[in-house]
Amino acid sequence: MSDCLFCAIASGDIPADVVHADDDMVAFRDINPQAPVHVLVIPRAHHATAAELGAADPALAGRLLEAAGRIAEAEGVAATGYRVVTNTGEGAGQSVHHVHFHVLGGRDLTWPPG
Ligand code: DGP
Repeated sequence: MSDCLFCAIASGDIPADVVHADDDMVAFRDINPQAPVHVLVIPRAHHATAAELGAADPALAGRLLEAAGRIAEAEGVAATGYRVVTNTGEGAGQSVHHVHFHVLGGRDLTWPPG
């Protein structure tokens, strides 16, 4: 989508601190980190929400979640614990309407989230 921020990051038109990229996805550090490790994992293909991604391409959704786990390992938070979050809709805090999985770790994470 031409006016989508995360499409522009996926294409390289907007720079980001990329920690992983392949044919399907890009993972990059959040510009406003909420934890010592805060990486966003996005598909290159534009899907607005996790539900839309899961309906359109469940295999890709699975690869993104598998990558989230590998990133947590690489970032050193897999052993201590981490959270994979996707906000859906403005009431849940979704501000960018290109599905993204937040990978958060490196501090104690409270539950339930706010
Ligand atoms: P959400 O609120 O769940 O839609 O998460 C969007 C996240 O995207 C938010 O944590 C901040 C991050 N973000 C927004 N703009 C940029 C950007 O230009 N670069 C990077 N790296 N992250 C961004």
